[in-house]
Formats: sequence, structure tokens, C-alpha cells
Amino acid sequence: MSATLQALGLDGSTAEYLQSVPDDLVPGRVARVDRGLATVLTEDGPVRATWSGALLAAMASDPQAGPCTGDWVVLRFWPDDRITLESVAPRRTAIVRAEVGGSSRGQVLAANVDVIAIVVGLVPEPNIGRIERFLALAWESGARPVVVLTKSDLVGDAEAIAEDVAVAAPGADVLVCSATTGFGMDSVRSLLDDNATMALLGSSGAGKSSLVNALAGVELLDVQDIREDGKGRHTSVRRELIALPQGGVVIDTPGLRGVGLQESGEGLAAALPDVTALAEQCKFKDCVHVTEPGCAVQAALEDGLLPYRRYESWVKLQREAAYMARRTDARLRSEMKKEWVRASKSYRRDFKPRQ
Ligand SMILES: Nc1nc2c(ncn2[C@@H]2O[C@H](COP(=O)(O)OP(=O)(O)OP(=O)(O)O)[C@@H](O)[C@H]2O)c(=O)[nH]1
Ligand SMILES: [Mg+2]
Ligand SMILES: [Zn+2]
Repeated sequence: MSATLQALGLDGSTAEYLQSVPDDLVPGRVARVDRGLATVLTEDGPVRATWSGALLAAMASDPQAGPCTGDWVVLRFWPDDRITLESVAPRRTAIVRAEVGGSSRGQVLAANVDVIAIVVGLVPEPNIGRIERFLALAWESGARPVVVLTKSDLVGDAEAIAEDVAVAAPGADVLVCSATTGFGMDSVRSLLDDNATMALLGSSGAGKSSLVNALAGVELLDVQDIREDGKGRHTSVRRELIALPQGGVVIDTPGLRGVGLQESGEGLAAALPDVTALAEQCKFKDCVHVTEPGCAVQAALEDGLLPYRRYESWVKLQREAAYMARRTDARLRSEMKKEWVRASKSYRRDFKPRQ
């Protein structure tokens, strides 16, 4: 395994795959993809490649077969100077966002990511529900989620906010930092130990590109002032993989407007393990946790053991996961619809949000 590829995050099993391909092909890692053209980092620097016929055929039957940022690939250098991307190595992990309004097949945002940093600015005040959605997406990917609360220089009580966020993020570390002052950047940097690959996810204006610049120690990426209303304006427009000079790889992404969940619901279970564990104790297997007798979720709500807000997040996320599943399974569709109509009716009837 070459040192250059190792610095780009090459792992053992992918190295094996890359060694199994014919000798005249060149391995590399996809830094970015723009419409049918990939920028691939190789041992001899970055090159631009188009898709091979075989790859195009594979993509016709499975859009997820197309290369995305973070993929390990093999390239063919042709005598006429063309470079084609021949195949994509099996992905260790994949961040998959459900297509908004498209097919039920998700869009792969980034591949072979070890750590997903959910980047959240401390100003405006973090939206816990949104963090939970990002966590569900992150757990689903197979990578390790970490919540990075940035812009600590703008608040006085960063640690108190971090504690609140930690309650909503069981199993994930919560870090506090500032790209501006450098506070807490050492712990963010250590997420890249052993040439790990870290993808940054978060809303526009959260401070993702600023973190990449702070990690790199140079202004690599554009950063722009946020609008007066505090909303970002989507400064970054594409996903981009950056190999840091001191080792480790970061993938910057544009702010996500909608975070779609994939259908399996595993991410949901991992993001809200307390509610999921309760749901397993319900008397009926098909309990929808609204008015059923012997419902452990309702019992915990009544006893005050389960915060109402977490219950609400769970209902919302579960509904979304079920929606995705429904799109892929026509048979389930009508059953699910009936169930959710019933559930949401009695939900509205029985529960007035506490003030
Ligand atoms: N005070 C302060 N401002 C920050 C910090 N990090 C980022 N900012 C500011 O926040 C704004 C948005 O930062 P970006 O890094 O462009 O945010 P982004 O998440 O990449 O946004 P998109 O590319 O639109 O998704 C810029 O005005 C930054 O200067 C920080 O640690 N402290
Ligand atoms: Mg950006
Ligand atoms: Zn129940």
C-alpha cells in the first residue's frame, strides 16, 4: 500500500480490491464529481476522468453505482490521453440521503467515511430536532457520528448548550470549538487521527467550510458572511474531498436543506435508542404507541421517564422512515396509510403539547 494512498485514507480491504484489478489500471480516490466528470486523486496527483462504458451500463440499472465523493476507483489511461473511470470499489460506509420527490433510491452523498461531523453553529441556538435528524442519517451510514458545536466565541454558555445537545445525542461525542479563535480545534483535529476520513454535514452557514480551513491552516474554501436573517446562503455548492497536509481527509458538503432518511429505520433506532428500547416492551408487536393497552412508550411518558420532546421527534422520524419504506413497497402502502391516518388522528386528539 503506497504512502500517498494511505494518506488519502486507504484501508486494508479496499487495498485488496485495488490489488485485484489488472496492472495497467491506476487506483485513486474521487475528490469531486461534476456532471459526468470526476476529479480523482492518484499517487501522481489529481486527474479528471469520464465514465467507462461498463460503468455507464452499471449506472443504468443502479444509480447508486455511479461514483461519488470519497469512492475508491480504478482508472484507465488511454493512448489518446483520455482517462476513464472503470470501476468503483465496494463502499465501506455510505451516507445516503433519500431523494426528495424522486425515486425511492437514495442519493449517495459521500462514501468510505469514518467520522461524520454534524456541524452546528452555537448561534443561532441549535435546533435539537434537526440534530436528531442528522444523527439518524449519520448512524444509518455506518460511520461514527460526532456533533461539533462551532462558533463558541459567540456565546458565553457553550458548555451548557453542549450538555443539552448531548442528551439528544446518545452514543455520539459532542465537541465545542471555534474556527475563528481555534478553541477546541485540537479535539476536532484528533478525529482525523490514523488518516481517517471525516465528512462535515450541517445546515448552510453552520460553519463547515470554516472548519475545513481551520483544520488545513489555509483558506482553501470559500466562506461568506451569512445574511442578516441568520440564514446561510449556500456558499459551498458541491461536495469536495480535501486531503490535509498533516494527514487525514475531510469532505466538505453544501448545507443540506432537507435530510431524508433511508427506509431501514436502523438510523432511527440508533439516534433514539431509549424510545426504541421502550417500544420493544409494548404488549403488542404492532403497537403504534398512541392508545394501545400495554404500551410501554405511553407508560414512560405518563411517568415522566420519557421526555415528551423525544417522543415527538421519534414519532416524526418514524413517520418519515415509514414513508420511505412505503414508497418502495406498494403492498404495504394502503395498510400504512390507514395506520398513520388513525395514529395521527388519535395523536392529535389525545395529546396537546405541554407548554
Ligand atoms: N464567530 C464565528 N464565526 C464563524 C465561525 N465559523 C464560521 N463562522 C462564520 O459563519 C459564516 C458561515 O460559515 P461557512 O464556513 O461558510 O458555513 P458553511 O457551513 O460552509 O455554509 P455552506 O457552505 O453555505 O453550507 C461565515 O460568515 C463564517 O465567517 C466561528 O467559529 N466563529
Ligand atoms: Mg461551505
Ligand atoms: Zn407502544
